[in-house]
Amino acid sequence: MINGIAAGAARSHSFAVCAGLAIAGMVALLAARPALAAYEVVTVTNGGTIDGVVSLSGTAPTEAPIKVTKNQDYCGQSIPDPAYTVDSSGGLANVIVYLKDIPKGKAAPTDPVALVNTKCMFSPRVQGAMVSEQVKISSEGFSVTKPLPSMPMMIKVKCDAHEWMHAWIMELDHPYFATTGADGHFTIKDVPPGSYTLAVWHEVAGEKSAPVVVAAGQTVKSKITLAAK
Ligand SMILES: [Cu+2]
Repeated sequence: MINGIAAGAARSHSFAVCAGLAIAGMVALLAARPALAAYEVVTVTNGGTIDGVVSLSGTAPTEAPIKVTKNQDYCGQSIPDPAYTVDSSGGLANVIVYLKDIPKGKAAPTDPVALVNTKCMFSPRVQGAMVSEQVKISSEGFSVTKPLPSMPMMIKVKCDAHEWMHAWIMELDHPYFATTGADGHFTIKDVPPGSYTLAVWHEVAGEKSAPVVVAAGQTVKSKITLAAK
């Protein structure tokens, strides 16, 4: 068992990060979700756009700053807890937004997914990726690039030197995903017209989904609210 999840679904990789201080373990957090059928890449003409905002309702709990217990010369004495990053309008950052069960559409991104260690925190905190995409983990002065596992899963990235260092990569079998910015905003483009389920994931506030209908050449607006936990 890893974090209470059946080990049968786990994949584990090791990466040297943290300014040469340590090894980061990469561990599957959730059970792999087998695809119903392989995603098919097609030319998307006159696709639609999903443009929306994820907001937090209620008051985010005040999290104590993370107390730095080692390498304070490099990491600092404490680090603000980034779990709830909410702007003045309630926009919630670091939410993965993605379509569920989309059978065909645009091609996968070709650039590696980037994960940067800065002052003993990973950036970005959360992001989506497509199965088997490369991930480039960078730290001071060096980087390592590795392929992600070949099946859809949620990956929790850890640093063995600094127990507070986490990041999440949601691996999907298609490229229709986005991460909300500082204002909670996201955009998913080039969606073939049709009816879909739009889902969101946040590390503390959890998951939610809603139906969305995408029309050819149109932008559909979406507002999703997660309750603070
Ligand atoms: Cu670290």
